[in-house]
Parts: sequence; structure tokens; C-alpha cells
Amino acid sequence: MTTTPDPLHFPPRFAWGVATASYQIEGAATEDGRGPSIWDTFSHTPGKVKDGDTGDVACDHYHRLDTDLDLIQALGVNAYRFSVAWPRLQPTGRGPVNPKGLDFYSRLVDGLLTRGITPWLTLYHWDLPQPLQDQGGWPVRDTALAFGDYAAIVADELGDRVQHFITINEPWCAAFLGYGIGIHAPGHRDLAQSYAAAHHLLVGHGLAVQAVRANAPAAQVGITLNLYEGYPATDTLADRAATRRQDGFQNRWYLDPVYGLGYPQDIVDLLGEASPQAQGLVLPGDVELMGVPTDFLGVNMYSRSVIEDAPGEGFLHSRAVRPPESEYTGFDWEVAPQSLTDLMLRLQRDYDPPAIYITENGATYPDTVEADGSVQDAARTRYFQQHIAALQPALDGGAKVAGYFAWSLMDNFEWAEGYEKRFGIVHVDFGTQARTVKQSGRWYQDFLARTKAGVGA
Ligand code: GBH
Repeated sequence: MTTTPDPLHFPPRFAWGVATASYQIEGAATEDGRGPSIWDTFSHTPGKVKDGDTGDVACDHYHRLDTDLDLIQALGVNAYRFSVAWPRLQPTGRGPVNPKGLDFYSRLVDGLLTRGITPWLTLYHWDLPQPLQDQGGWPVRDTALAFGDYAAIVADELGDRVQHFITINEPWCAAFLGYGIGIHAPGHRDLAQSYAAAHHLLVGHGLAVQAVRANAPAAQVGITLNLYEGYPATDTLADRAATRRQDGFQNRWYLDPVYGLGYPQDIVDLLGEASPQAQGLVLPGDVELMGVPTDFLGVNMYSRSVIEDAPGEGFLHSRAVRPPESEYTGFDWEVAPQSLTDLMLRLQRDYDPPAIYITENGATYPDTVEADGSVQDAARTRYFQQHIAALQPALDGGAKVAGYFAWSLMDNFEWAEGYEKRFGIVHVDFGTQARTVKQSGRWYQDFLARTKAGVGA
């Protein structure tokens, strides 16, 4: 199977991985001292998650650690990205470590190292301890301070073995989907609150970077943003300006502060009273704190956006359009591998990160399990081929792409979509918890074997 005539060439020591997140796979939601998170509360609130699904059991990964580690190893990856559930480590979000929670992550890390796989640890993938939400959640600054303390504990306890830390996964989602439009936990709908949350997520990121540096001095640390390259629907000035506004909302609002530039003024102006500045939340020193130097930029990329001017629509006066001739995945997301090339080159040009890691890339399609039990997910397989191939021109053009993580290791709890939307390269039967490597997983396995052997893809 080839998509490009020429074999691909990746830099030496390229990280090839698969990714997961704690609430999406672990289950064991009330075991061994784990406290509740906002996702427990949200998923147990009727009407919030499709079909009333919860992460109570999920992939039961907490109880299947060893066999899941064997599965990861069998794929042939050299890196595994997972997240630590904050309420497993600190059940109320503050105070002493829960030893059983720590023991789980310690066994996970050791199990990876024994198998020759580099652990990539995400500190926050959305499962905020519920008691911290009860005290105001991300819209209050105290949550960022608590997050910095938690980061120090994790770096201190695991930093002897973990050398790659990601502070926050997708602050845009945590802030906007959680506090702005309410489709994610904690389900609030208030634009100003979402910008207060975004500010404290970025402050928390800065504090966490400092905490990792202080407690695990040799480790690399960065943040993961969900970035989508924007394209104007037509070449008119109006559509181009609308695309720039959308880019400010989705991308620059996070990139600019992380690279020390503070918030983009065009979006501050559009937000007016809802901006963190107008709310009095940006304290002296915050621009430096949010922009504390990092070792890499993590990028989660799934699609692109095509934007047209739409006066009066939202505070951005813009709207996403759906190019009819294109190909789409299960969330009605456009398959747009060229935009991955464009995004990498643009990030390198505009922000010059020391390294870029694709910390998530993948697709959901309705999979069919064949009579013989196999899962033929040709569309997902093609999606991975095309996006991995799209990294080649980015590398050739000077983008410092240093790794790629497929989302996801296995089908899991897809947030508000419950278990219906599958992203795994390994199929999970949620009745029996049987794992079956899909066609896409077998393709990735073959690709990695060939790439490591220097044969190209
Ligand atoms: C990432 O979120 C997450 O980091 C990961 O946990 C998740 O499983 C993965 O991507 C796949 O979704 O109405 O089109 O917005 C990306 C943002 C937010 C995408 C929720 C799906 C719901 C459908 N996700 N969104 S949509």
C-alpha cells in the first residue's frame, strides 16, 4: 500500500506513538481512592452524553494494564502518550498523594520502559477534580495554582523515569466547549467565563512548566493545542478577514501567549467585556508566565476550517462552510491532509518552536466487524497514510516535526459522543473488553517496521 511514489524519510529518533487519555480509557472511576472529576459529574447528568454513557468502566484499562502494555508494544511504537487523572493522584485536587493512584502510574511508566517505549505524560486531559470545580473551576485563578502544585508532585514522583511532559491538552476545548458552549464538562454557557477559564489554563500551563523544570530538570515540557488551519471560502477581502478572526479565536489565542506575545489584540477587541483584560484577570507578570519557554509544541490536528464572512454571527462574525466536493469523517470533519503540511510550515515560520510533535491525529468512521472478527477500516487507514505522508513536505520545508502520535490506541469514551464514535486503531468490544487490532493498526505496525528498517513507506 503506498500513497506517494517516493519513500518517506523521517529524522532519526522520530517519536512514533499512539495516544490515549485517562477518563477515556481507565474506568475504575471510584476505585483505590480516586476522587470524582467534572467528567464523572457531567456524564452522570442525564442528557449530557449520548445514550447516557459514562467513563465508569470505559476500556477497563485500569485493570488491564499489563495486557494493554503488551498490545502497545506489539504495535511497534517507540512512544506512548497517556494522561494522569488528577483526581486519582489527588482525590480533591489538593493535599497529599493517593498512594494507590500513584502506584498505577508508576507501574504504567515502568511497564513502558521495560518494553522500550518512551512515556509521554499529559498532566491534564480534562478530568478536573470536582471539588476544585465546586470552588469555581478554571474560571478562578486558584485552580491554576492548585494545578501547579499537582504538576510539581507528578514531576517529583515520576520525573526520574518520565522525560516528556505535556501540561494541558487542548485549552481551547477545556475552556470553550466546557465553559462557553457547555457541550463538555462542566457544561456552562458563558463566553466571559470561557475566557476566564482559558486565561487560567494558560497561567496553569506556565506554572506547570516551572514545576516540571524545578522537579525534573532534565525533562522536556510543552503544551498540546488543537490547531486547525483556516482557509477563506472565497478570495474576497471579507472572507480572508473572517478567516483571520477565526484563526485568532482557534489558534492564535493560545499560540501567541505560549510564545510570549501575550493575547492577540484583534480578538481582545472583538471580545470586549468578555476579554480576560476587561475582566481584570490578567495580572502583572502573566504574559511572562504564560510565555515561559518550552521545549516543544504539541499539536492535535484532525481537520481544517473553511470560513466565510458572516456579519452578526457570533462575536467573530464568521461561519464555517462545508466544501461539498470534499471527503468527510464521522464528525463531518473534512479530510484535509494538505492543511497539516500548511499548518506545520506556518507554525515554524510564525513561532519557530524548537520541535513540533503531532500529539493527536486520527479519524472516526463507523467500523464494521466482519464475520471472522476482523475490522476492515480502509478509510481510517487511508487517513493515516495521507496525514503521515503530509509531514514529508513539511519536514522538507524546514518544519521541525519530531514525532507523531495516532489517536487513538483503542476505541474509547469519546466525551459527549459516548462510545458510539470510534477512533481506535484497535477495536474494543465494550461488552467483553476484547481488543482486536484493526486494519489501520496493522497498517501502522507494518509502516513502523518498514520505517525503522529504513525502507521508507
Ligand atoms: C481531541 O479533541 C481530544 O484531545 C481527544 O480526547 C478526543 O478523543 C479526540 O480529539 C477526538 O475527538 O461537534 O464536531 O465538535 C478534539 C476536539 C471536541 C472533537 C468535541 C469532537 C465533538 C464533535 N473534540 N468534538 S464537534
